[in-house]
Amino acid sequence: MKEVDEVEKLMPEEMLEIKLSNPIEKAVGMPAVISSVKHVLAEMPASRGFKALNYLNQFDGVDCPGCAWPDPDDERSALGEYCENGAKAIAEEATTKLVTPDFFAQHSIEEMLNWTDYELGKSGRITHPMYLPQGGTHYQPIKWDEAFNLIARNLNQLNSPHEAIFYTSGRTSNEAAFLYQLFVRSFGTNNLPDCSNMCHESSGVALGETIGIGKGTVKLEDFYHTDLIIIAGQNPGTNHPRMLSALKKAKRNGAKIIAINPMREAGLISYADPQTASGLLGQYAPLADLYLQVKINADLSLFKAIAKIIQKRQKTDGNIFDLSFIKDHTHGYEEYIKCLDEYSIEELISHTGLDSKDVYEAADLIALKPNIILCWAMGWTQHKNAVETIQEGVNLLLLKGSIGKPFAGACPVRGHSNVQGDRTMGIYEKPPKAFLDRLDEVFDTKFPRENGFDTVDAILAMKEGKGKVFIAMGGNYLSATPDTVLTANALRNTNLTVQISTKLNRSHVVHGSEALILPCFGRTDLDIKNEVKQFVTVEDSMGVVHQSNGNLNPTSDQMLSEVEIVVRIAKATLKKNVKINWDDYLNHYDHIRNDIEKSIPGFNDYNKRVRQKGGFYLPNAARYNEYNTGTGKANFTVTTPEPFNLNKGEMIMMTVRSHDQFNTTIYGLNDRYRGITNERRVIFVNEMEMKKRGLGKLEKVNLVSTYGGIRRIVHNFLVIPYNLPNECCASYFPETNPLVPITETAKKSNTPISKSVIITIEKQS
Ligand SMILES: Nc1nc2c(c(=O)[nH]1)N[C@H]1C(S)=C(S)[C@@H](COP(=O)(O)OP(=O)(O)OC[C@H]3O[C@@H](n4cnc5c(=O)[nH]c(N)nc54)[C@H](O)[C@@H]3O)O[C@H]1N2
Ligand SMILES: Nc1nc2c(c(=O)[nH]1)N[C@H]1C(S)=C(S)[C@@H](COP(=O)(O)OP(=O)(O)OC[C@H]3O[C@@H](n4cnc5c(=O)[nH]c(N)nc54)[C@H](O)[C@@H]3O)O[C@H]1N2
Ligand code: SF4
Ligand SMILES: [Mo]
Repeated sequence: MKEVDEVEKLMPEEMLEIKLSNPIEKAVGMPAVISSVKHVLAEMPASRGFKALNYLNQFDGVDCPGCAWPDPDDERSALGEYCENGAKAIAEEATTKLVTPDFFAQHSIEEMLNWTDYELGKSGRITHPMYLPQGGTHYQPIKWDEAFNLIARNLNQLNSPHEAIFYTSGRTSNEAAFLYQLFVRSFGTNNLPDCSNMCHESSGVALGETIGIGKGTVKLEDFYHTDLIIIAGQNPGTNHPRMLSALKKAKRNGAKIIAINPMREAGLISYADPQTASGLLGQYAPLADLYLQVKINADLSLFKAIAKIIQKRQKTDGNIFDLSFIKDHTHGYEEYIKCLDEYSIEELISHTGLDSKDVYEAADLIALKPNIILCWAMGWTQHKNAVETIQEGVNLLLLKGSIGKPFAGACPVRGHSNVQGDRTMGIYEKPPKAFLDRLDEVFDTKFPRENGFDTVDAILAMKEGKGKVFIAMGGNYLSATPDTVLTANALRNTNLTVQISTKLNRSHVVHGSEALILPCFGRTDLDIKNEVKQFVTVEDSMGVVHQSNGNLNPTSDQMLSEVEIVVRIAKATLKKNVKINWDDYLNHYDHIRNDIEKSIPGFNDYNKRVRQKGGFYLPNAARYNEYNTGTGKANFTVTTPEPFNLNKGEMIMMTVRSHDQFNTTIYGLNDRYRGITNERRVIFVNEMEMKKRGLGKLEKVNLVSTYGGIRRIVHNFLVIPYNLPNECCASYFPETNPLVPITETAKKSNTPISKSVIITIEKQS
């Protein structure tokens, strides 16, 4: 068997001085306020920090570059409409620490490869465009025009435009994303992989098939008046902290909450609102009424068991299912009900590791509530059967008629602040025909029709030499993707890698034969064109499109906006294209929005409506009980449980986020709620599984995953006893990404199985 052992060269594996304390079951409150201020003041003078924070998520302010949780439609708190992790995102982006040409002269690529992600990121904002010649050891400064010409030369030398890959991360504005896809398609390919491929792609596929739109159907307002909120596979206390205030308001109005999660997460248990005196004084309000610590990826069985239990009650009591909704608005009910007969409730519950009493209690809550909101995130989307699990969730909403009406529906909670908008703008490797037909018409061109590479296929293409130029609009492709060693080899196999970035990360030090780093503005930076202040627009998780106005002076006069970088790459690369007036776009971003309006449905009067307070909602037919599916109705789905078949010693590992990171950006080395201080190389295991394996608390171990005959290994992880179901363990992303096999992805969505990696824990002798 081949052992992949190059990991050490890609990231350091040294240990720090860990401190452990008991996990906390209380989220936010005063500790969050203190942490926010600490993070901001560590990065910039107080005046700059408060200028950024005061403006964050206000009507005329900066859209938080953190997550995609929406802002309230009606009112914004003057005390601060942001959370601890929003403040950390600001600290990270608006820092006054700088990564200058001198910095790159001092530190070689080889040296930086041995820095942790934390050290790389904390170096500061990249100030100048930088170039790495073939065989070079250090990045050196390059003039912007030379950089654009180098890209153009490399692109135009390819045998086919399909040999170029154009990645996007989810922070990119609507304006930059629209122009980027327009350039890429004008160049001649749909190779537009994005972070969504690793994130909510499974949700998009599942919802597209069942309700005819790949987005959620719920508005923020709906939370305040619903009866029951189910939160599965999501850790909102860390990843969408302002969701907690919506949950609190929902509870105050009488809603119940069911949390479904293998880990007990503080933000699902109780919450103190720092905007209130009682919250600051430490009064925590309970959140989840019922907490189901389900085994990893047993959610499908759990939802089937619940469906069977409430089906029994439907037979005896009636009025549990919404039969008139089912009859008028759904398709496939009979087949779905028939398939339930294939399983017994006991068998299904046995997959979940839960007490049947708890499952019946959940079923009771669900049976009696007419309005249900179902929320989920990565705990549902990153498994082999992710699409089916989400569809089983939708089945439950359909049985209850909990969709297509106010106060109920599907709520996939999105990750990056504009990941949903980027997809709306056409960042998609499989563009629908209608989208391309419209684009053809507006730009009087024939854009390419062949599907492009998604994230996983792009890695494989680069590995096989079929992807020769890699351009990334943000993100950290090397660290965010699966199978880190293989991905590194794939990137190193290209002629040129181009990273359009704000901060330094590992994708800058694992590169193609030649490499460029192009420094761009972030959300907070003031963007002035022709002496006019420009704003950009974004779409949040609930389909609201609104402005974001940067208000801080950029820390370097060499940074360009993402829009300008795309326009100048396009102008350098494309043969004279009279049909697209790139200069107009750069003169004023209103021109970009005018062409978005012409190209994409739902953006009528874009420039006017986006200047209204709070922006506007995009159309969402499913929200109004119209389903643009093949059947014209909302579809039930027949799914099959697939419990794991573990060999002796194996466990299922989920890779999760700590409270101090944004994806591959490491804000700090602590995970306050889980009681971890100053370490990220940890593996959470329950005490019984530790005992079975003879593992001690804080024992140093290696983690191994074996797929397709390849043994992948990461070294030096500390065992942390933690309340988790049997056979389940957890570690942090991206330290364990080398273990995620590229060959194992979700059926239909091709999303890597980052939440169900089968591993063994090896003792170090
Ligand atoms: N501060 C901060 N905010 C963020 C991010 C960040 O890194 N930091 N990332 C952003 C992005 S891009 C995204 S996509 C979101 C991610 O937001 P989340 O999806 O909340 O992030 P994860 O940490 O991946 O957590 C997944 C949760 O799913 C649970 N889980 C894992 N497997 C299963 C399972 O099989 N079943 C169930 N029921 N639960 C399971 C885990 O215990 C964990 O609580 O957050 C966004 N917001
Ligand atoms: N094992 C495992 N792997 C995962 C996940 C997991 O849960 N487990 N989650 C997956 C998910 S949900 C996602 S979304 C992906 C994330 O994948 P990516 O989006 O590729 O990664 P990020 O860490 O968000 O990217 C951070 C970098 O983006 C750049 N950046 C920040 N702001 C801006 C900006 O405004 N403009 C530009 N141009 N650049 C900017 C900075 O240089 C920063 O270093 O990772 C995926 N990978
Ligand atoms: S909830 Fe998300 S978008 Fe809102 S302030 Fe916090 S990190 Fe930013
Ligand atoms: Mo994500």
